[in-house]
Amino acid sequence: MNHRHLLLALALAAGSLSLSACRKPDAPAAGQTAAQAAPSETADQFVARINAEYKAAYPELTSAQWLSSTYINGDSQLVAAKANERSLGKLNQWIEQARQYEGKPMSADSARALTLLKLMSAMPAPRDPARLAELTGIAAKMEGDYGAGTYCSGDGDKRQCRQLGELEQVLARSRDYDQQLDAWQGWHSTAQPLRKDYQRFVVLANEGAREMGFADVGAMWRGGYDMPPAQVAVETDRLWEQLKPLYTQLQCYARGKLDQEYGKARGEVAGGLLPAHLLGNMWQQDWSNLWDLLQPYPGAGDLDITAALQKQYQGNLSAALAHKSGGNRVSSRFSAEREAQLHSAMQMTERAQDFYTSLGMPKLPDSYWKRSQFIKPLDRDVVCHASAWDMNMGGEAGSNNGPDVRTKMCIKPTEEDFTTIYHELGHLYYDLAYNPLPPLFQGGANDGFHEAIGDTIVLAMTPTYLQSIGLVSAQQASREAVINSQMRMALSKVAFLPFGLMIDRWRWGVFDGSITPDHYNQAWWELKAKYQGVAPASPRGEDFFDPGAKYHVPGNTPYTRYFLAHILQFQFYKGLCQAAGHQGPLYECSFYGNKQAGQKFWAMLKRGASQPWQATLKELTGNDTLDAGPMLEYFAPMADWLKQQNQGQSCGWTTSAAPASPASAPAQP
Ligand code: X8Z
Ligand code: ZN
Repeated sequence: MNHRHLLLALALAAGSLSLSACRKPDAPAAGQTAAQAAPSETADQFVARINAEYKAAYPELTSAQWLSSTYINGDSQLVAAKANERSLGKLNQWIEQARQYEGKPMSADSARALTLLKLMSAMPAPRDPARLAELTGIAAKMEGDYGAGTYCSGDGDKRQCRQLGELEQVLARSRDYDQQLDAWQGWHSTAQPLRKDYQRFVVLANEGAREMGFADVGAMWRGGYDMPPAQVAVETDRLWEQLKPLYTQLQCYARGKLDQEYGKARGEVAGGLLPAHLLGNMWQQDWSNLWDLLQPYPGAGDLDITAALQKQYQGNLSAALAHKSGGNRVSSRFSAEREAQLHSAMQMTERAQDFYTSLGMPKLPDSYWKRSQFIKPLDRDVVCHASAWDMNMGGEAGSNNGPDVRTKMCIKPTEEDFTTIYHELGHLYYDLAYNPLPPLFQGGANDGFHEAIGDTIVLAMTPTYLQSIGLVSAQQASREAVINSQMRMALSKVAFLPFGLMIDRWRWGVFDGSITPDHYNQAWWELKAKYQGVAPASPRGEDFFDPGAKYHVPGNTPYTRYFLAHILQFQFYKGLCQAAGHQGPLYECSFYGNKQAGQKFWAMLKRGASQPWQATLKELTGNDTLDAGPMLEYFAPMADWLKQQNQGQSCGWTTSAAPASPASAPAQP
């Protein structure tokens, strides 16, 4: 989870759903105010009270959740489940009480706050206490099981047990087909036991959604975008249609390179699909690790950031070793390694902070550096999936109890982790900027905004910036260098798009019942084929549960936010580049150190969820609609180059599973 709010995985943003339309009237619980009774406080007073209660209850919940994510065991799971149970029960009460104010006079802010209240939890909870307890128990268990996932293989001396981080490294670095397949299959086998829990989770959360007046959980998630929920599918389809030709070209280019490396028989799957275990990433959502295979012009502009970070780590290790003398050589080597890992991780984080402060934003509070988890502890299981936490909504103004923000990562000296730190700090700076707002407005303009902040900074990490911080050598000013740099971004930003879409296409189907448990895996791979042009190397029947091998499924984090973020970040980037007075092609812009851009960014962050996102977007970009234009503008050189490279190829792919779908039609280069 990225941005924790009341453990309620906030899908904070106003929707236009009204509770009244399709909810079944319930008998008010004993001791509760009946919906018909005259309210004893005005709507505005009611909202003020919930805001206060929400903020007061918040730290207990985030602490429980932090413990259970950084110290996985049965006790922490129980404490987190119970804390979540209490807070979801409270939320249900507030939502119930809020019904009294429907149609009553209130300020526009209060009306918006009450709309946000209904969308606050990504996990709507059933009212029945036993079922609520069951749901929070399952949620805590799934997250814990995912974090503790371990694949053991081999016998005797060869037996080894590996967790996600190590298995990911095999996909990233090894080019041995069988080793990669083993790592990919091994990780996916750890998700098999989650299937039963997930199935039950869907039933219980749907029950909660229906009691709140939504058709199902997916419909509730789609309600968070200040537009009619049905429009969310239409809008995301529209954007994808605009970007699909670019993705299809990239998929085609990657296929050619995989064929060269592994031979056509292994480099692709029938129909022109890419084998899932060969893309350098467990979920095929980011192809940056294939840089060695896909780099357009080796030698033209060195962009090997991982190598530079590893060198930095080696330097830290030598320094740490130099300080250790005497004693046991093995144990002092071990402790020097841990020291160097932590040092490197904090150095990388300081570097990311420096970008934000260069824009005029404040330094992170001291407590951030003390309380965050930077590297993977060795003595226990933790959820390594990177996340950013606002523990106390800014704390008490004017007291010693200031903002408590943290990140939780298992940082390694790689480019991927380096950019993920920038991503996570984006969440924290958003939190810090909107902390003065009433708690119900402390969220992203929509959840895609929250995900896009740090990524906007990542776009500004141009070769010139990377050179200025000593991570790459002097850059050539050549067309080849431009194409290399574009490819580096495309492998993470363009490759991601169809993945960003397919996860929730799957979950929307699961929640609305069109994908039934006996087709969970089949539907998953149909969507992966349709959108990503990716397939497993061998059939994956219903004894597997491959969706459970992706954090956000057991973690129940909605995923459309990342698709939207991948569009929005280019819109934000362009807006900030304009504020910085950038001239020249968009992809050359870095607003590092530019205070005008910083002010404009901060002004947007400060708005939080206090107004519809369209208004916030307009303030920053002059446009109030989602627009793929800036992303296409950014990648214009890459689009031309890919077309040339792919000339003579028949690009696109066919899927036997979904022959009639538009994505299955071969696209022309
Ligand atoms: O989950 C994340 C962040 C935390 S919000 C590390 N991301 C998505 C993912 O890893 O699947 C960032 C990009 C997409
Ligand atoms: Zn995030």
